[in-house]
Amino acid sequence: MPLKSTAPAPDAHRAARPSLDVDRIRRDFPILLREIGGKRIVYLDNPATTQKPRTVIDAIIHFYEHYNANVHRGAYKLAEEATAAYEGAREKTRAFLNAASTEEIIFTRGTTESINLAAYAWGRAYVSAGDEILVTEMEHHSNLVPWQILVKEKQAALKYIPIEDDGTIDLQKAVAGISPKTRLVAITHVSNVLGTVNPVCEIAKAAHSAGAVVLVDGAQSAPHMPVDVRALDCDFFALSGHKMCAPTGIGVLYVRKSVLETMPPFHGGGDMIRQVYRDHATWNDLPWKFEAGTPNIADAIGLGAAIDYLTGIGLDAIREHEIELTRYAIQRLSAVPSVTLYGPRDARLRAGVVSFNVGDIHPHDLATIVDSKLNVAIRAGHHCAQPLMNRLNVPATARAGFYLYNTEADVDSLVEGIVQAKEIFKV
Ligand code: 7TS
Repeated sequence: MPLKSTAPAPDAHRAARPSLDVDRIRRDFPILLREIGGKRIVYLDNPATTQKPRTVIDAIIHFYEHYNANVHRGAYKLAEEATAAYEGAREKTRAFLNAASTEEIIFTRGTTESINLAAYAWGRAYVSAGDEILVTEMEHHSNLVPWQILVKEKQAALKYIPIEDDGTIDLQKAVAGISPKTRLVAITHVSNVLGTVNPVCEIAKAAHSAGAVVLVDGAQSAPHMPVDVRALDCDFFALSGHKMCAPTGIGVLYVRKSVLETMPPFHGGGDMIRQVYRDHATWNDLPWKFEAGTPNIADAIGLGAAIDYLTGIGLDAIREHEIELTRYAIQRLSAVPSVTLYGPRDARLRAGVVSFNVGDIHPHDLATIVDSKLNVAIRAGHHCAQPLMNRLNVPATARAGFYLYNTEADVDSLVEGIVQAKEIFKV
């Protein structure tokens, strides 16, 4: 599976052609102006969380300073404005994902809560003894543990689509894993470790013809490429706002209406009811049936501002920029002796996530050194994907992940930091 370090690729010296005006974009992000110890910050931990543009920060401040009120209940102007902005963010999210209706867009705290919602509300109603749930070996724990809990409770089984040595999924093996017992295929769109972009559309087709439903973990795709849930033909799609320039604490679960209509509620409480009697209750319309309690109004509005920002730049352009940066990073890193890269070699088969190891330097040491020397922020560890680490036969990796504000100079700083770490550890 590892891509052993090799000679520079033939086009290693060809300059990448950035398709974005990155200098202008960088000025939109106040934190990127910050220096530590007189040096700029090289932020490459984007798969963990992204930085926030001024427009998103301002949208949140504006809400609290001008129209803070609870939603869906006020008979006064502030509450009407808050409700309009909150529901406006839902419409922006619908358009962003090309969902058919805002009824299909549920606000959650993030991808983890979105997947748990699906596992509790849909899973407990529709999975029973002997059924199978199919995942891949590259899932984040958030798309594994909720299913492990469910299958244990229901005496069902969790099955794995294997991954190939190049970090991809073999479509034939994926399809072969789908059986008449399969109730759900839960698959990540983009691996947060390997960067692999999975063929979710083709897998969804096979799953549907076997009568199974499909959940796509979009935490690492929605921020970085155009997503169309109708073209993907998935039944569930989960994302986290904080990985796409929005604040923490806001996420989305898209659910196809025909599936959502059959689901019992997740949480009980305020806002999700129509009528409450002494011994039972009836449920609100979609999507509010799945949003119990006062929602995260400010951060949903922040998500709407982030969607405006990203669509203003263009998800196609962001995707192209990241492919160029990934290609450049793979070229530069594979030219450094002792660097092992993981994941597909072809930048077009992956998103802007590059995991690697350097000789026997522990990834945590590497991350500490590149930070202390050059303010390069990368993540080290198992990346909440321990079954994948076992498949790769490593305890941990270092990981750099790119976004619209990253540049080739950021990749150069990372490589320079790695070279310095190698000198320290004599690797
Ligand atoms: N799914 C994938 C593919 C992810 O990458 C993550 C977070 C999650 C789900 C969970 O998202 P959350 O917003 O609910 O926490 N991934 C990472 C990461 O790679 N480093 O930190 C968090």
